[in-house]
Amino acid sequence: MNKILLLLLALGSIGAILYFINGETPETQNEQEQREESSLNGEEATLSSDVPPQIIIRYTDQGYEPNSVRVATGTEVTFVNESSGSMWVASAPHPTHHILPEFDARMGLPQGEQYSFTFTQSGTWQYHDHLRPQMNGEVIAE
Ligand SMILES: [Cu+2]
Repeated sequence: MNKILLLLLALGSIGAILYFINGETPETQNEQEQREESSLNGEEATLSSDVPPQIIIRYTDQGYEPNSVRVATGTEVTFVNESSGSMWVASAPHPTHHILPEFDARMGLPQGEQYSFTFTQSGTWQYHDHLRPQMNGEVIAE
């Protein structure tokens, strides 16, 4: 009687193992395929996008970070104010900003605000915070 029970238990265990293997394997393959598909779609989206290049410069109480960036002409550069005060991005020289006068936020922007400018002309464009002119940086467009 005990032998029959043991045999049934053993058969049951084998059945459970087979069920586990058969049930688990195709699911894992499907998940992998789905992941590959979605990563391919992601690549296609990136390659086919016509979004212009964008650079972000953070402005903190220590200054502009990164302080100097090299970009392709046509790149939009966004300055994000993470400092404790207002940020007035303006092109050199202070206080006239006359070399590239359109590169000028023309007002102080509070913390959390941002200012964007698209560099269409090649050149080394120096800038500063008009409210704290010692804080400066440069964008090299080429
Ligand atoms: Cu200025």
